[in-house]
Amino acid sequence: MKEIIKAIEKAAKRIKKAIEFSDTGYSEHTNKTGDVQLKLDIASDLIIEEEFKKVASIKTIISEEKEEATLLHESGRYIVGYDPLDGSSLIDVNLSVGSIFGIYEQGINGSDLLGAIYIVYGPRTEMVVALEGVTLYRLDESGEFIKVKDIKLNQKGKINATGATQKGWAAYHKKLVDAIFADGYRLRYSGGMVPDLHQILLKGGGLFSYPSTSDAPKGKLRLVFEVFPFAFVFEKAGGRAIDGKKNLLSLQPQHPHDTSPCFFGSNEEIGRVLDEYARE
Ligand code: AHM
Ligand code: MG
Repeated sequence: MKEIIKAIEKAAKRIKKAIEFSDTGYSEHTNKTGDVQLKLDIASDLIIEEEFKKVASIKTIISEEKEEATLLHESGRYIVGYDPLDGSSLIDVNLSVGSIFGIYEQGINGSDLLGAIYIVYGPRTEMVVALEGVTLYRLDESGEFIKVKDIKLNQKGKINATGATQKGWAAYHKKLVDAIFADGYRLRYSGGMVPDLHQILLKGGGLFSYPSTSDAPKGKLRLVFEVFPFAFVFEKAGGRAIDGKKNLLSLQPQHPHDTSPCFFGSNEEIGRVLDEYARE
């Protein structure tokens, strides 16, 4: 596990440089989800693969940018699922983006996850590692990730991060969101899952929702690369992560690119989601 984290640190430093100085235009390729890939999506994917190839304990890698899993080391133990550059469409407006990693063993169900790591490329570059607990690291002047603090969510927060187009929301979802705002919560939503969830984690709590919509009943965010890793982080930080009814980490994808509606937050807000969704 340690060498995987080291490889992620190396990849993160290279991706940070690529974001700052290389071409931010579109490529001529489309990924599995149908998104036209940015040159930076492809470059980040290549950087991570290069670093992971050097780690003998990694058996297989599965990237959001690739259709199929890639076998790296037959005798390896871990499967790493990752989104190399989440929120990359925000780069042209210079907002924060991230890389997300889930470290699995045996399979790619939520229950196979052993650890989750994400990087935020913002005004500063930060790394959050969730194993038994959740720890925040920051890249310092010497080029090393230094521990800043452990992250623990409060029982209740103040942020309401509401994803997906309102036009496609179910009436019960709108009712839930309106009720939370009516209680004084503030809207915070950049459209980048990494910075949006990072904000909730560091400001003590709140709710991030990406529900089922009329045009995408299974939501948008991918289980293996995005949803499971963040569900793991939130649970280890003392919060919860659900699909509206069930814990996200109890889900079993049929395909590595499967998506799910998802809600991440502190206990009180997740309790409100469960109450409202039980009545739907
Ligand atoms: P991406 O992996 O193609 O970058 O898309 C994922 C992003 C998440 O970072 C974010 O939470 C979500 O898409 C935002 O979607 P929307 O604009 O529909 O709210
Ligand atoms: Mg993504």
